[in-house]
Amino acid sequence: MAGAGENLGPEPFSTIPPEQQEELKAALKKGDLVAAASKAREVLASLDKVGLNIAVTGIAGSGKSSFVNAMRGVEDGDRDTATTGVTETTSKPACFPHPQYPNVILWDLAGIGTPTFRADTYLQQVQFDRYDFFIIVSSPRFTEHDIKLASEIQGLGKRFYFVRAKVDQDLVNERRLYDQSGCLKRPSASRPPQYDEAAILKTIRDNCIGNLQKGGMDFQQVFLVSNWSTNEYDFPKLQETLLHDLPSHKRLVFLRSLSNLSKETLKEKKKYLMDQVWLKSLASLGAGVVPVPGFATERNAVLLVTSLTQCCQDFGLDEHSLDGIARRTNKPIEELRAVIKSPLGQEITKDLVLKLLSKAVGGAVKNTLVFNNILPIVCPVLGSVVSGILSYKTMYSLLEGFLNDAADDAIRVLEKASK
Ligand SMILES: Nc1nc2c(ncn2[C@@H]2O[C@H](COP(=O)(O)OP(=O)(O)OP(=O)(O)O)[C@@H](O)[C@H]2O)c(=O)[nH]1
Ligand SMILES: [Mg+2]
Repeated sequence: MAGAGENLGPEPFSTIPPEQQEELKAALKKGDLVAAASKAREVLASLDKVGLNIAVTGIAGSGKSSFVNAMRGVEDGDRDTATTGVTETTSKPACFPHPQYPNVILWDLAGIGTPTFRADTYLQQVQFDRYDFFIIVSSPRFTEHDIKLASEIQGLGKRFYFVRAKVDQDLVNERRLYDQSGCLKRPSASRPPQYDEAAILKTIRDNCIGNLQKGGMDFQQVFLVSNWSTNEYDFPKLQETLLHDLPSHKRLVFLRSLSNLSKETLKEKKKYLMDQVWLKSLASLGAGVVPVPGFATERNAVLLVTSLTQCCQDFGLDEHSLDGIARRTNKPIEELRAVIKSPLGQEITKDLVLKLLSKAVGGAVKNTLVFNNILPIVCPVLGSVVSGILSYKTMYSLLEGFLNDAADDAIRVLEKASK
Protein backbone atom coordinates (compact mmCIF):
# COMPACT_ATOMS: atom_id res chain seq x y z
CA MET A 1 0.00 0.00 0.00
CA ALA A 2 1.37 3.40 -0.95
CA GLY A 3 1.15 6.30 1.24
CA ALA A 4 1.90 6.20 4.94
CA GLY A 5 5.30 7.72 4.22
CA GLU A 6 3.89 10.34 1.89
CA ASN A 7 1.03 11.27 4.16
CA LEU A 8 0.28 14.85 3.23
CA GLY A 9 -0.31 16.03 6.75
CA PRO A 10 -3.94 16.67 7.49
CA GLU A 11 -5.28 20.20 7.82
CA PRO A 12 -8.19 19.02 9.89
CA PHE A 13 -10.64 21.89 9.47
CA SER A 14 -9.73 23.31 6.06
CA THR A 15 -12.78 21.98 4.20
CA ILE A 16 -15.31 22.87 6.90
CA PRO A 17 -17.21 26.18 6.77
CA PRO A 18 -16.19 28.48 9.68
CA GLU A 19 -19.50 28.30 11.65
CA GLN A 20 -19.43 24.53 11.64
CA GLN A 21 -15.76 24.42 12.62
CA GLU A 22 -16.65 26.13 15.90
CA GLU A 23 -19.53 23.75 16.65
CA LEU A 24 -17.42 20.71 15.90
CA LYS A 25 -14.51 21.97 17.99
CA ALA A 26 -16.89 22.63 20.87
CA ALA A 27 -18.33 19.08 20.66
CA LEU A 28 -14.81 17.62 20.63
CA LYS A 29 -13.75 19.76 23.58
CA LYS A 30 -16.70 18.59 25.64
CA GLY A 31 -15.41 15.04 25.41
CA ASP A 32 -18.76 13.62 24.36
CA LEU A 33 -18.08 10.93 21.77
CA VAL A 34 -21.70 10.45 20.71
CA ALA A 35 -22.22 14.21 20.24
CA ALA A 36 -18.92 14.64 18.40
CA ALA A 37 -19.59 11.72 16.04
CA SER A 38 -23.07 13.00 15.35
CA LYS A 39 -21.70 16.52 14.68
CA ALA A 40 -19.13 15.00 12.31
CA ARG A 41 -21.94 13.25 10.40
CA GLU A 42 -23.86 16.53 10.27
CA VAL A 43 -20.81 18.38 8.94
CA LEU A 44 -20.23 15.73 6.26
CA ALA A 45 -23.89 15.85 5.21
CA SER A 46 -23.79 19.62 4.88
CA LEU A 47 -20.50 19.49 2.95
CA ASP A 48 -22.30 17.29 0.44
CA LYS A 49 -24.74 20.15 -0.07
CA VAL A 50 -22.20 22.92 -0.67
CA GLY A 51 -23.08 24.38 -4.05
CA LEU A 52 -21.08 26.17 -6.70
CA ASN A 53 -22.64 28.24 -9.48
CA ILE A 54 -20.42 29.22 -12.37
CA ALA A 55 -21.66 31.70 -14.96
CA VAL A 56 -20.31 31.47 -18.49
CA THR A 57 -20.94 34.50 -20.66
CA GLY A 58 -19.61 36.28 -23.74
CA ILE A 59 -20.73 37.36 -27.18
CA ALA A 60 -22.73 35.10 -29.52
CA GLY A 61 -20.74 32.28 -31.05
CA SER A 62 -17.63 32.79 -28.87
CA GLY A 63 -17.67 29.18 -27.63
CA LYS A 64 -19.63 29.48 -24.34
CA SER A 65 -21.71 26.32 -24.71
CA SER A 66 -18.71 24.29 -25.84
CA PHE A 67 -16.78 25.61 -22.84
CA VAL A 68 -19.61 24.57 -20.49
CA ASN A 69 -19.49 21.06 -21.96
CA ALA A 70 -15.71 20.95 -21.65
CA MET A 71 -15.85 21.95 -17.97
CA ARG A 72 -18.44 19.24 -17.30
CA GLY A 73 -16.35 16.64 -19.12
CA VAL A 74 -19.08 15.92 -21.69
CA GLU A 75 -18.99 16.06 -25.45
CA ASP A 76 -21.45 17.44 -28.00
CA GLY A 77 -24.18 14.87 -28.48
CA ASP A 78 -23.89 13.39 -24.96
CA ARG A 79 -27.02 13.55 -22.84
CA ASP A 80 -27.74 16.99 -21.26
CA THR A 81 -25.05 18.86 -23.12
CA ALA A 82 -25.24 22.57 -23.83
CA THR A 83 -26.31 22.97 -27.46
CA THR A 84 -23.52 24.31 -29.62
CA GLY A 85 -23.46 25.44 -33.21
CA VAL A 86 -22.39 27.87 -35.86
CA THR A 87 -25.63 29.85 -35.66
CA GLU A 88 -26.85 31.70 -32.55
CA THR A 89 -27.98 28.87 -30.28
CA THR A 90 -28.26 30.10 -26.67
CA SER A 91 -30.70 32.91 -25.89
CA LYS A 92 -31.49 32.61 -22.16
CA PRO A 93 -29.60 31.29 -19.08
CA ALA A 94 -29.53 27.52 -19.11
CA CYS A 95 -28.59 25.49 -16.09
CA PHE A 96 -26.23 22.51 -16.44
CA PRO A 97 -25.51 20.58 -13.27
CA HIS A 98 -22.35 18.50 -13.43
CA PRO A 99 -23.34 14.91 -14.38
CA GLN A 100 -21.75 13.34 -11.29
CA TYR A 101 -21.59 16.31 -8.89
CA PRO A 102 -24.95 18.06 -9.38
CA ASN A 103 -24.15 20.73 -6.77
CA VAL A 104 -21.67 22.18 -9.24
CA ILE A 105 -23.77 24.04 -11.76
CA LEU A 106 -22.56 25.69 -14.92
CA TRP A 107 -24.84 28.39 -16.29
CA ASP A 108 -24.71 28.97 -20.00
CA LEU A 109 -25.86 32.58 -20.13
CA ALA A 110 -27.56 34.28 -23.05
CA GLY A 111 -25.09 35.83 -25.49
CA ILE A 112 -24.21 39.48 -24.92
CA GLY A 113 -23.56 42.00 -27.65
CA THR A 114 -26.99 42.26 -29.23
CA PRO A 115 -28.14 45.84 -30.11
CA THR A 116 -30.34 45.96 -26.99
CA PHE A 117 -27.59 44.68 -24.69
CA ARG A 118 -26.73 46.79 -21.64
CA ALA A 119 -24.21 45.38 -19.17
CA ASP A 120 -26.01 46.70 -16.07
CA THR A 121 -29.47 45.37 -16.95
CA TYR A 122 -28.02 42.14 -18.37
CA LEU A 123 -26.54 41.29 -14.98
CA GLN A 124 -29.86 41.96 -13.24
CA GLN A 125 -31.65 39.85 -15.84
CA VAL A 126 -29.40 36.85 -15.36
CA GLN A 127 -29.61 37.21 -11.54
CA PHE A 128 -25.91 37.88 -11.02
CA ASP A 129 -26.14 37.24 -7.29
CA ARG A 130 -26.51 33.50 -7.59
CA TYR A 131 -23.12 32.99 -9.25
CA ASP A 132 -19.87 32.41 -7.43
CA PHE A 133 -17.89 33.85 -10.35
CA PHE A 134 -18.15 34.68 -14.04
CA ILE A 135 -16.18 33.39 -16.98
CA ILE A 136 -16.16 35.66 -20.01
CA VAL A 137 -15.47 33.62 -23.14
CA SER A 138 -14.31 35.32 -26.32
CA SER A 139 -13.01 34.51 -29.77
CA PRO A 140 -11.35 35.84 -31.77
CA ARG A 141 -11.00 38.97 -29.61
CA PHE A 142 -12.53 40.64 -26.55
CA THR A 143 -15.10 43.24 -27.52
CA GLU A 144 -16.25 46.42 -25.81
CA HIS A 145 -19.22 44.39 -24.54
CA ASP A 146 -16.92 41.95 -22.75
CA ILE A 147 -15.04 44.84 -21.18
CA LYS A 148 -18.17 46.70 -20.11
CA LEU A 149 -19.57 43.54 -18.62
CA ALA A 150 -16.34 42.84 -16.74
CA SER A 151 -16.38 46.32 -15.16
CA GLU A 152 -20.01 45.86 -14.12
CA ILE A 153 -19.25 42.46 -12.59
CA GLN A 154 -16.28 43.98 -10.76
CA GLY A 155 -18.50 46.82 -9.49
CA LEU A 156 -20.88 44.27 -8.02
CA GLY A 157 -18.04 42.66 -6.10
CA LYS A 158 -17.88 39.40 -8.07
CA ARG A 159 -14.88 37.73 -9.66
CA PHE A 160 -14.49 37.24 -13.39
CA TYR A 161 -12.02 35.52 -15.69
CA PHE A 162 -11.26 36.12 -19.36
CA VAL A 163 -11.07 32.99 -21.48
CA ARG A 164 -9.97 33.14 -25.12
CA ALA A 165 -11.41 30.02 -26.82
CA LYS A 166 -10.63 28.22 -30.09
CA VAL A 167 -6.85 28.64 -29.97
CA ASP A 168 -6.55 25.23 -31.67
CA GLN A 169 -8.21 26.85 -34.69
CA ASP A 170 -5.70 29.73 -34.66
CA LEU A 171 -2.84 27.26 -34.60
CA VAL A 172 -4.29 25.28 -37.52
CA ASN A 173 -4.76 28.49 -39.50
CA GLU A 174 -1.23 29.61 -38.78
CA ARG A 175 0.26 26.17 -39.52
CA ARG A 176 -1.13 26.38 -43.07
CA LEU A 177 1.36 29.15 -43.79
CA TYR A 178 4.29 26.79 -43.14
CA ASP A 179 5.42 23.76 -45.13
CA GLN A 180 5.76 20.22 -43.81
CA SER A 181 9.19 20.84 -42.36
CA GLY A 182 7.85 23.91 -40.54
CA CYS A 183 9.43 26.60 -42.82
CA LEU A 184 7.42 29.70 -43.66
CA LYS A 185 6.22 29.32 -47.27
CA ARG A 186 6.28 33.05 -48.08
CA PRO A 187 8.80 35.05 -46.05
CA SER A 188 7.18 37.86 -44.08
CA ALA A 189 8.49 40.27 -41.45
CA SER A 190 5.48 39.67 -39.20
CA ARG A 191 6.07 35.90 -38.80
CA PRO A 192 9.02 33.82 -37.60
CA PRO A 193 10.71 31.83 -40.42
CA GLN A 194 10.16 28.59 -38.47
CA TYR A 195 6.76 27.44 -37.12
CA ASP A 196 6.71 28.20 -33.41
CA GLU A 197 3.58 27.32 -31.44
CA ALA A 198 4.71 29.07 -28.25
CA ALA A 199 5.33 32.31 -30.18
CA ILE A 200 1.87 32.16 -31.77
CA LEU A 201 0.21 31.64 -28.40
CA LYS A 202 2.22 34.53 -26.97
CA THR A 203 1.05 36.79 -29.80
CA ILE A 204 -2.59 35.84 -29.14
CA ARG A 205 -2.15 36.46 -25.42
CA ASP A 206 -0.44 39.84 -25.95
CA ASN A 207 -3.17 40.86 -28.40
CA CYS A 208 -5.90 39.97 -25.93
CA ILE A 209 -4.25 41.86 -23.09
CA GLY A 210 -3.54 44.87 -25.37
CA ASN A 211 -7.14 44.80 -26.54
CA LEU A 212 -8.44 44.82 -22.96
CA GLN A 213 -6.07 47.66 -22.06
CA LYS A 214 -7.26 49.68 -25.04
CA GLY A 215 -10.78 49.24 -23.71
CA GLY A 216 -9.66 50.67 -20.37
CA MET A 217 -9.27 47.40 -18.51
CA ASP A 218 -5.81 46.89 -17.02
CA PHE A 219 -5.92 43.12 -16.81
CA GLN A 220 -2.94 40.84 -17.24
CA GLN A 221 -4.46 37.38 -17.12
CA VAL A 222 -6.16 35.77 -20.10
CA PHE A 223 -6.57 32.00 -20.39
CA LEU A 224 -6.09 30.57 -23.87
CA VAL A 225 -8.07 27.36 -24.31
CA SER A 226 -9.36 24.87 -26.80
CA ASN A 227 -12.70 23.42 -25.80
CA TRP A 228 -11.68 20.22 -27.60
CA SER A 229 -8.49 19.63 -25.59
CA THR A 230 -9.01 20.34 -21.92
CA ASN A 231 -5.60 19.05 -20.92
CA GLU A 232 -3.77 21.48 -23.20
CA TYR A 233 -2.93 25.18 -23.37
CA ASP A 234 -4.28 27.13 -20.35
CA PHE A 235 -7.22 24.88 -19.46
CA PRO A 236 -5.47 23.17 -16.52
CA LYS A 237 -4.09 26.52 -15.32
CA LEU A 238 -7.56 28.07 -15.48
CA GLN A 239 -8.98 25.28 -13.32
CA GLU A 240 -6.14 25.64 -10.81
CA THR A 241 -6.70 29.41 -10.63
CA LEU A 242 -10.46 29.06 -10.13
CA LEU A 243 -9.81 26.50 -7.43
CA HIS A 244 -7.39 28.65 -5.48
CA ASP A 245 -9.61 31.72 -5.69
CA LEU A 246 -12.55 29.90 -4.10
CA PRO A 247 -13.21 30.06 -0.35
CA SER A 248 -11.64 26.92 1.17
CA HIS A 249 -14.93 25.16 1.99
CA LYS A 250 -15.97 25.37 -1.69
CA ARG A 251 -12.68 24.03 -3.05
CA LEU A 252 -13.45 20.39 -2.41
CA VAL A 253 -16.77 20.43 -4.27
CA PHE A 254 -15.11 22.06 -7.28
CA LEU A 255 -12.09 19.77 -7.15
CA ARG A 256 -14.23 16.66 -7.02
CA SER A 257 -16.07 17.81 -10.15
CA LEU A 258 -12.85 18.32 -12.12
CA SER A 259 -11.80 15.59 -14.52
CA ASN A 260 -8.34 14.33 -13.73
CA LEU A 261 -6.58 16.53 -16.24
CA SER A 262 -3.17 16.74 -14.62
CA LYS A 263 -1.06 15.23 -11.89
CA GLU A 264 -1.36 18.56 -10.06
CA THR A 265 -5.17 18.32 -10.00
CA LEU A 266 -4.94 14.75 -8.75
CA LYS A 267 -2.44 15.67 -6.06
CA GLU A 268 -4.64 18.52 -4.90
CA LYS A 269 -7.73 16.28 -4.93
CA LYS A 270 -5.91 13.71 -2.83
CA LYS A 271 -4.79 16.33 -0.35
CA TYR A 272 -8.28 17.74 0.20
CA LEU A 273 -9.90 14.32 0.42
CA MET A 274 -7.21 13.20 2.85
CA ASP A 275 -8.10 16.16 5.05
CA GLN A 276 -11.55 14.62 5.52
CA VAL A 277 -10.45 11.11 6.49
CA TRP A 278 -10.37 11.89 10.21
CA LEU A 279 -13.87 13.39 10.02
CA LYS A 280 -15.24 10.32 8.26
CA SER A 281 -13.53 8.06 10.80
CA LEU A 282 -15.04 10.05 13.66
CA ALA A 283 -18.47 10.03 11.98
CA SER A 284 -18.39 6.24 11.87
CA LEU A 285 -18.28 6.08 15.68
CA GLY A 286 -21.19 6.68 17.98
CA ALA A 287 -23.32 5.11 20.63
CA GLY A 288 -22.33 1.63 19.57
CA VAL A 289 -18.55 1.80 19.84
CA VAL A 290 -17.78 -1.88 20.02
CA PRO A 291 -14.49 -3.72 20.11
CA VAL A 292 -12.89 -4.54 16.76
CA PRO A 293 -13.60 -6.84 14.84
CA GLY A 294 -17.22 -6.43 15.97
CA PHE A 295 -16.65 -2.90 14.68
CA ALA A 296 -18.02 -4.00 11.35
CA THR A 297 -21.58 -3.12 12.21
CA GLU A 298 -24.25 -2.92 9.54
CA ARG A 299 -24.24 0.88 9.62
CA ASN A 300 -20.47 1.09 9.27
CA ALA A 301 -20.43 -1.34 6.40
CA VAL A 302 -23.06 0.71 4.54
CA LEU A 303 -21.21 3.94 5.34
CA LEU A 304 -17.97 2.46 4.04
CA VAL A 305 -19.52 1.17 0.83
CA THR A 306 -20.80 4.70 0.15
CA SER A 307 -17.53 6.35 1.11
CA LEU A 308 -15.30 4.05 -0.97
CA THR A 309 -17.63 4.21 -3.98
CA GLN A 310 -17.45 8.02 -3.80
CA CYS A 311 -13.67 7.84 -3.56
CA CYS A 312 -13.57 5.79 -6.80
CA GLN A 313 -15.80 8.34 -8.52
CA ASP A 314 -13.65 11.21 -7.24
CA PHE A 315 -10.63 9.63 -8.91
CA GLY A 316 -12.43 8.65 -12.09
CA LEU A 317 -12.27 4.94 -11.21
CA ASP A 318 -15.73 3.94 -12.37
CA GLU A 319 -17.06 2.71 -15.69
CA HIS A 320 -18.70 6.04 -16.58
CA SER A 321 -15.54 8.10 -16.01
CA LEU A 322 -13.27 5.57 -17.70
CA ASP A 323 -15.56 5.52 -20.69
CA GLY A 324 -15.33 9.35 -20.87
CA ILE A 325 -11.51 9.30 -20.67
CA ALA A 326 -11.31 6.53 -23.28
CA ARG A 327 -13.49 8.52 -25.70
CA ARG A 328 -11.68 11.81 -25.13
CA THR A 329 -8.24 10.28 -25.59
CA ASN A 330 -9.09 7.62 -28.18
CA LYS A 331 -7.68 4.87 -25.96
CA PRO A 332 -9.33 1.45 -25.68
CA ILE A 333 -11.03 1.32 -22.28
CA GLU A 334 -9.41 -2.09 -21.60
CA GLU A 335 -5.96 -0.46 -21.67
CA LEU A 336 -7.07 1.99 -19.00
CA ARG A 337 -8.66 -0.73 -16.87
CA ALA A 338 -5.49 -2.79 -17.08
CA VAL A 339 -3.44 -0.28 -15.05
CA ILE A 340 -5.97 -0.09 -12.20
CA LYS A 341 -5.11 -2.17 -9.15
CA SER A 342 -7.92 -1.21 -6.76
CA PRO A 343 -11.57 -2.16 -7.24
CA LEU A 344 -13.73 0.04 -9.46
CA GLY A 345 -16.70 1.97 -8.02
CA GLN A 346 -19.18 -0.67 -9.18
CA GLU A 347 -17.25 -3.45 -7.44
CA ILE A 348 -17.45 -2.05 -3.89
CA THR A 349 -19.64 -4.41 -1.89
CA LYS A 350 -20.22 -5.14 1.78
CA ASP A 351 -18.11 -8.32 1.48
CA LEU A 352 -15.21 -6.38 0.05
CA VAL A 353 -15.54 -3.78 2.81
CA LEU A 354 -15.41 -6.50 5.48
CA LYS A 355 -12.22 -7.91 3.95
CA LEU A 356 -10.64 -4.47 3.84
CA LEU A 357 -11.65 -3.87 7.44
CA SER A 358 -9.93 -6.95 8.74
CA LYS A 359 -6.80 -5.95 6.80
CA ALA A 360 -7.04 -2.43 8.25
CA VAL A 361 -7.10 -3.67 11.86
CA GLY A 362 -3.47 -4.74 11.46
CA GLY A 363 -2.61 -1.40 9.89
CA ALA A 364 -4.25 0.51 12.70
CA VAL A 365 -2.28 -1.31 15.38
CA LYS A 366 1.06 -1.06 13.56
CA ASN A 367 0.75 2.42 12.16
CA THR A 368 0.88 4.85 15.04
CA LEU A 369 2.93 7.59 13.40
CA VAL A 370 0.27 8.53 10.86
CA PHE A 371 -2.24 9.18 13.58
CA ASN A 372 -0.02 11.41 15.68
CA ASN A 373 -1.04 14.58 13.85
CA ILE A 374 -4.70 14.08 14.21
CA LEU A 375 -5.21 12.01 17.35
CA PRO A 376 -4.79 14.95 19.76
CA ILE A 377 -7.85 16.53 18.17
CA VAL A 378 -10.09 13.55 18.66
CA CYS A 379 -8.44 12.20 21.81
CA PRO A 380 -10.66 14.07 24.24
CA VAL A 381 -13.62 12.06 22.98
CA LEU A 382 -11.84 8.78 22.34
CA GLY A 383 -9.47 8.78 25.31
CA SER A 384 -11.66 6.95 27.74
CA VAL A 385 -12.93 4.36 25.31
CA VAL A 386 -10.24 1.88 24.27
CA SER A 387 -12.45 0.31 21.60
CA GLY A 388 -13.20 3.82 20.33
CA ILE A 389 -9.52 4.49 19.65
CA LEU A 390 -9.06 1.18 17.89
CA SER A 391 -12.23 1.55 15.85
CA TYR A 392 -11.24 5.09 14.90
CA LYS A 393 -7.74 4.00 13.90
CA THR A 394 -9.08 1.05 11.92
CA MET A 395 -11.43 3.26 9.99
CA TYR A 396 -8.69 5.83 9.45
CA SER A 397 -6.26 3.21 8.26
CA LEU A 398 -8.78 1.74 5.81
CA LEU A 399 -9.91 5.05 4.34
CA GLU A 400 -6.39 6.43 4.09
CA GLY A 401 -5.05 3.27 2.44
CA PHE A 402 -7.92 3.12 -0.03
CA LEU A 403 -7.53 6.79 -0.92
CA ASN A 404 -3.79 6.43 -1.48
CA ASP A 405 -4.30 3.41 -3.72
CA ALA A 406 -7.09 5.14 -5.69
CA ALA A 407 -4.91 8.24 -6.21
CA ASP A 408 -2.04 6.05 -7.47
CA ASP A 409 -4.42 4.27 -9.86
CA ALA A 410 -5.72 7.60 -11.16
CA ILE A 411 -2.17 8.73 -11.93
CA ARG A 412 -1.50 5.49 -13.82
CA VAL A 413 -4.71 5.98 -15.82
CA LEU A 414 -3.70 9.56 -16.60
CA GLU A 415 -0.25 8.43 -17.74
CA LYS A 416 -1.73 5.66 -19.88
CA ALA A 417 -4.30 8.03 -21.40
CA SER A 418 -1.71 10.64 -22.33
CA LYS A 419 0.80 8.21 -23.92
N1 LIG B 1 -11.99 24.75 -33.11
C1 LIG B 1 -12.76 25.11 -32.12
N2 LIG B 1 -14.07 25.36 -32.34
C2 LIG B 1 -14.84 25.74 -31.28
C3 LIG B 1 -14.31 25.83 -29.96
N3 LIG B 1 -15.32 26.21 -29.14
C4 LIG B 1 -16.42 26.30 -29.90
N4 LIG B 1 -16.15 26.02 -31.20
C5 LIG B 1 -17.09 26.07 -32.33
O1 LIG B 1 -17.60 27.40 -32.43
C6 LIG B 1 -18.99 27.40 -32.76
C7 LIG B 1 -19.77 28.17 -31.68
O2 LIG B 1 -19.62 27.47 -30.46
P1 LIG B 1 -20.74 27.50 -29.30
O3 LIG B 1 -20.16 26.78 -28.17
O4 LIG B 1 -22.05 27.08 -29.82
O5 LIG B 1 -20.75 29.07 -29.02
P2 LIG B 1 -21.77 29.91 -28.12
O6 LIG B 1 -21.00 31.06 -27.58
O7 LIG B 1 -22.43 29.04 -27.13
O8 LIG B 1 -22.81 30.41 -29.20
P3 LIG B 1 -24.26 31.08 -28.94
O9 LIG B 1 -25.00 30.20 -27.99
O10 LIG B 1 -24.88 31.08 -30.29
O11 LIG B 1 -24.02 32.44 -28.41
C8 LIG B 1 -19.39 25.93 -32.87
O12 LIG B 1 -19.34 25.55 -34.22
C9 LIG B 1 -18.33 25.20 -32.10
O13 LIG B 1 -18.13 23.89 -32.55
C10 LIG B 1 -12.91 25.57 -29.75
O14 LIG B 1 -12.34 25.67 -28.65
N5 LIG B 1 -12.20 25.20 -30.87
MG1 LIG C 1 -24.46 28.68 -26.82
